[in-house]
Amino acid sequence: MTSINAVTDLSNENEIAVVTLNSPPVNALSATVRDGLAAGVKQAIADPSVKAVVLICEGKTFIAGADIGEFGKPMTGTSLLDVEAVIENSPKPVIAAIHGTALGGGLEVALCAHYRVAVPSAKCGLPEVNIGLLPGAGGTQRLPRIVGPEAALDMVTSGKHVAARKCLETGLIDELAPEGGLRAAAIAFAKRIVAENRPLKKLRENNAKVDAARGHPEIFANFRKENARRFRGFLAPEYNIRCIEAAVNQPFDEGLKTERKLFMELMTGPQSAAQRYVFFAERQVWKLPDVPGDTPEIPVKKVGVIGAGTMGGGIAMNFLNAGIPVTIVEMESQALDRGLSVIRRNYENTAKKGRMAMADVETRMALLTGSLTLEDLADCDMVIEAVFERMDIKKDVFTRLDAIVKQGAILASNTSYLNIDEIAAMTKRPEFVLGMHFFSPANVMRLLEVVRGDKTTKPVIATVMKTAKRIGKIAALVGVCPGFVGNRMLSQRQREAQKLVLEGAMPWDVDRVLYDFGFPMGPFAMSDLAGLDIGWVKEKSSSSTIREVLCEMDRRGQKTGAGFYDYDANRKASPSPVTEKIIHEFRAKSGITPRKIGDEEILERCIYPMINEGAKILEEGKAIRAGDIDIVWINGYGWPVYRGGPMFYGDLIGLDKVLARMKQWQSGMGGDFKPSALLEKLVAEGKKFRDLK
Ligand code: T1G
Repeated sequence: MTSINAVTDLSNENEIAVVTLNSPPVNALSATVRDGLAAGVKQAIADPSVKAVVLICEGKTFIAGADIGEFGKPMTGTSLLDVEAVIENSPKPVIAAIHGTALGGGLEVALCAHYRVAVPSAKCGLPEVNIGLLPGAGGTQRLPRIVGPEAALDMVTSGKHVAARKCLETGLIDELAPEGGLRAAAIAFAKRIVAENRPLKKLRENNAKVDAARGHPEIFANFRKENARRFRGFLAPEYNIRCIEAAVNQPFDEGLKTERKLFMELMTGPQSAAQRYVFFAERQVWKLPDVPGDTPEIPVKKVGVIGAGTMGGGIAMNFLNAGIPVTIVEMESQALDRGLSVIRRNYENTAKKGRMAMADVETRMALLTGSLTLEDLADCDMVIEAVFERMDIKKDVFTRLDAIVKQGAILASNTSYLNIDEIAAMTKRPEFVLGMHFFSPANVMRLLEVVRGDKTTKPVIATVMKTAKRIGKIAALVGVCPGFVGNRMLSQRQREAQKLVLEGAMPWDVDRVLYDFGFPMGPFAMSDLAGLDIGWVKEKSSSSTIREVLCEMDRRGQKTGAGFYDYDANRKASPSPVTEKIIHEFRAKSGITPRKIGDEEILERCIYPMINEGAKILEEGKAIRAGDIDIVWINGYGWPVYRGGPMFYGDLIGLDKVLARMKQWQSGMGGDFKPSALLEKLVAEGKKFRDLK
């Protein structure tokens, strides 16, 4: 065994050279890895006793891509294209031995090898699109030459990780190796290649599939059309499509040039910078400064959910999906039966769409027990309350839970804004109480706000964060304050959106600006979807807001066919002359003279107060990092990932600009715009949110 460099070893196993990379955590293609790989393969090629070369990695995975942390910094070491040239032009067969995930540049390196062997649990993918990029080392030119343009389009625009068995079917993998026996199998495979004098398969020369697609532009036109909605606002998917088109319409080396040009445009653009920031923020969010990774956890083998309504049912499904038994409690059998049947129907619909086997439906339903008594939750390890959002009801439930549920169990509330400490104080075990704020639909939305109470212990927090991972959520630890992080910032946007309508804009103007910014829908369309009568009490209604007037006219949103918008039979929204008239009358009645409000002001008035509120949340310690706030907004409130989140966006446009606007509005419109002290401090010091440690 020869050490090529700190992360690369070379050994000669009976004429088969094995280049082994070992660069934890994921053998990313850092400069050192690239140098080692190039030098190792060159040395093997130069060794006359070597007949073939196997590339393999130590640790949990084969190369999982370029080192994202190096992006945006000056490039050092051997370039990836040079590494690939050494491998592809090797006069001796090079075999890539894949385990874990061969992703991005890792798969591109493997595609330059002449053969690929993998264990069945391995996966291959080109997920660059998820960080706003495209495979920039030949992947968009070599992949379609092996799997065909259609499959390549799907892989590079979805970023999905394809299982090894599927890769074998498409020819991406030449042979499967036994689990745990990859090295030996790859060496044996190499020996067979040599013995059978098999050709050096260079994908750059494999043109049949791209040639067959030439003259069929409909492949790309249809793909663009079918995915227009999914790709809205993103640049990278379109750029990936253009690269596959180049693979079909241009000679290999010309296609490579096109790929490089488009890659550099994305790499130097704002979208990828934002999505790379989010990549790391999604990993940082799990790191809790005062809850170390080895904090003891409470085993969670059985979960109780109180309330079988929309939220309770969705929450229960998360645990059933993770194989954790759930007892769900309702007050009345009718409500319980309805809740249980909704869960079953959701699963059956998923099965009908082929996304789940019917057997799995039964497996999950078998883990679910309905109950009409809290006493059935006595032996649960975790109980999540999802009852009506009223403090008195929550307090009553927690008082009773405290008397019933075994000591050491975690008691959580799904409240979306009520004070967790007040709820916890109803028990003799506030240290086991916290908030677990799910987002509707709770079985679909990835975000979980974990609300830490004053007395919540570290083992409870560590357990809930780990449980969040088990049920496929991304969890952000936040502090107790009205609306926590997400809703607290949302209320800033909603308030300004309503004020803008009073001042002169129309609801559909505000929605259009936020939709064009990248949100799935604007605040008024969202209100119509949720129902304008949430929290509205008819008897107490007094036409004091435009929303009240709409409700009084039975325009309660999509469900009544009218709200801020009018809706046709297919629930398609259109600006409403009725609402327009109501708004004009309401302004006149309130003595407001409307003014022309431009799109830029609408956007700033909706976004900047959110950023300011995010700064207040940080200065109060209600969120650990600015990145956590961005993760909340991207995974819970539809903030477009290619804009990085409200705090990242604040840094991008300049905190000085945000502060200047807040001060301008404060002097013109008062206290709603009081700048955060932290914002003032950062601007004074010329710093950004990302500079905060
Ligand atoms: N670069 C740098 N660091 C990386 C990394 C990468 N590519 N992938 C993972 N890490 C770090 C991560 O930040 C974390 O660090 C640790 O590894 C474990 O990751 C030219 C342009 C491989 C499926 O997009 O999808 O190649 O937090 O927590 O859940 O065409 O990581 O511990 O300090 O995610 O087991 C393309 C990205 C790059 C794959 C493992 N590749 N990685 O998941 O662990 S662009 C990707 C993943 C490219 C070329 C282009 C996942 C994983 P820390 P983790 P995991």
